[in-house]
Amino acid sequence: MKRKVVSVLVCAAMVATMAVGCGSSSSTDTSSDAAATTEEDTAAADDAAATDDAAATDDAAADGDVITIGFAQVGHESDWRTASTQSCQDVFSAENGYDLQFVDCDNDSAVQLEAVRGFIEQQVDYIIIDPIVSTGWDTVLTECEDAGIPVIVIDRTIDDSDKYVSWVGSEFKTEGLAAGEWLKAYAEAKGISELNILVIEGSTGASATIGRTEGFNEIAEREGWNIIDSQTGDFTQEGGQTVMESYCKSYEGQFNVVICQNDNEAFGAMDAMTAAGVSYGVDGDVILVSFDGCRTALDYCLAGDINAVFECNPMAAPMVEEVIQALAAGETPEAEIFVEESCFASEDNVPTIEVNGETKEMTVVTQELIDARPF
Ligand code: GYE
Repeated sequence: MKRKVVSVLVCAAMVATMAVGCGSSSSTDTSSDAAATTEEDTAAADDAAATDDAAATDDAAADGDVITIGFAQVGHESDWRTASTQSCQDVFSAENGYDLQFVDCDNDSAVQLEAVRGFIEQQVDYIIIDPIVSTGWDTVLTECEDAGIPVIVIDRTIDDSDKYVSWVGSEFKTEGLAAGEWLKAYAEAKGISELNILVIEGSTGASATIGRTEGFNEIAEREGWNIIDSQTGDFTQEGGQTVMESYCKSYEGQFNVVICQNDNEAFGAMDAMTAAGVSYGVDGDVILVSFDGCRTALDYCLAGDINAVFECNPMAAPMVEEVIQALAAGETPEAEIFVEESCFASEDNVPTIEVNGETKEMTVVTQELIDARPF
């Protein structure tokens, strides 16, 4: 039964991955569009992929060294997520000698715990978890430990257990601090003395949301900014649009900054502001900021619709593979591995910012930069 749940979810995730690509998606792509794919398509995709995978796995199996990995992915809520899934599927491919058991947990923590227990039952060699929420992990991680299966945490953090080998991801609080420091410098450069801010948060309980909120709020408090409201858009375009529609009604004419905790929420917020007749971006009345920096968001930044984007790099799988290779070689991998991140802006009026005592460059987005981007 558990296996069945796993394979149905795998199908849904594969279709979602095929339908929504970070690089190719437009602001109108949503995860629900991807989910609307017909059952026939899903079954066909599953069969085709299963055949390919089986053939490739057989090849690797002939070499006798296939490594089985269970990956409990958050879901398919954003362009960032699609890129993260793609990164893992590329690295842990059958061609590279892996049998990847991929579960799209559709942003449901109960499904994610079940997925991990399913991997234990299957006796996979390694488990990768991108934790939907940061708490509630100790029991299941103890079960992994008892089964002798090393766990690697990717992207979001686990805060109530240390029963995993390594974590590979981003510094979310630093991203929030960077957004705050940039906003301060940008407002000064533009001669804007009063900031009235609306925040569209990510999914509640996710460490990405917690860290970005903490970092940005630290600067807001230090500077005495007015945060009018802060509500979750669940890291989706639809969520961003719904929250922004209600903000436009409740706070008409009262705000001049919108901080979206991911790109897709910013796309939804843009649609809502356009519909409400609110102008945003470089030539608008509202300063718009997002996090992630997938290609579509940088297109909007280049066009001047989004003023600044604070990158979160989804290409962590190669580093996870290094952890697995170290473990396989009997070595102790690093406990924490940080992916590299940049900060992007439409205009060149804030060349650098100071974050955590370090100077960070604000890179002005160009078409060449977007063309060279891997996600
Ligand atoms: O910012 C958002 C995604 O956990 C860092 O989750 C990740 C976040 C990312 O849905 O787009």
